[in-house]
Amino acid sequence: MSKARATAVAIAAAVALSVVPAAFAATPGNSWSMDLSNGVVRDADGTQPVTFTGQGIGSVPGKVGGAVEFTRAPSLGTAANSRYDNPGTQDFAMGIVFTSQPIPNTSSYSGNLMQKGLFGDPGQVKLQLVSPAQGTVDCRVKGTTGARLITSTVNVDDGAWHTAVCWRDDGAVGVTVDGVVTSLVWNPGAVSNSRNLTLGNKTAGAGASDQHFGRTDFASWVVDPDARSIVEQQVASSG
Ligand SMILES: [Ca+2]
Repeated sequence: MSKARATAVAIAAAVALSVVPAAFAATPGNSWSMDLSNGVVRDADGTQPVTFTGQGIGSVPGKVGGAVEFTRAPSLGTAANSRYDNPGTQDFAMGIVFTSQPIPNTSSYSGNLMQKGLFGDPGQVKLQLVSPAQGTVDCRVKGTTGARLITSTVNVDDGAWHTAVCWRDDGAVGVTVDGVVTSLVWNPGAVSNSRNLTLGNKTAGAGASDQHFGRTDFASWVVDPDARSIVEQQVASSG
């Protein structure tokens, strides 16, 4: 091979190498399609499977592929905390595709769809079903400056598939349910904790008042400047 030819090949190889990583850049964060096998759901990243525990776990048809159904309390899924899961002051989004059985019409009920952190932790992001507004979703965001509940106006208490995304984006926090946005201009400060991610309930010892009775077809948790748009698109298409 001539020196010129070898140089051309080397340049072509270098260009190809520089292009490949961008073309195969992974979506930030992690997601779960909820196809249950032996009590475990695999994650898109391959590092954070969700293990389901409890007496009320079932594998059922989803909107896309399989879904996990919760029929008794306490039943939940747990993904081990990873170092990528804590937003701090970064933007984030938590999304889920779900159905609910009739939502108990009591003010003490808040069915935990998905969360990172518990109420008393220094930081928390939690999507839950709430009854006072006749079956909507709210998101609790807690950080170093305090905590807020953002409550959607969309009724999800009809047994059909719905989507919910809790997010922090551009100086606001919000919840997007079936594409309808409810938001609040507020800075939560840093949002972090050492908890695992959970689906369906908050802990293995929690009761029916915190149980999501219904199906989860898809879930996602992203920490990224584009997290909100990424997860809003995921739940709209990935169900
Ligand atoms: Ca699915």
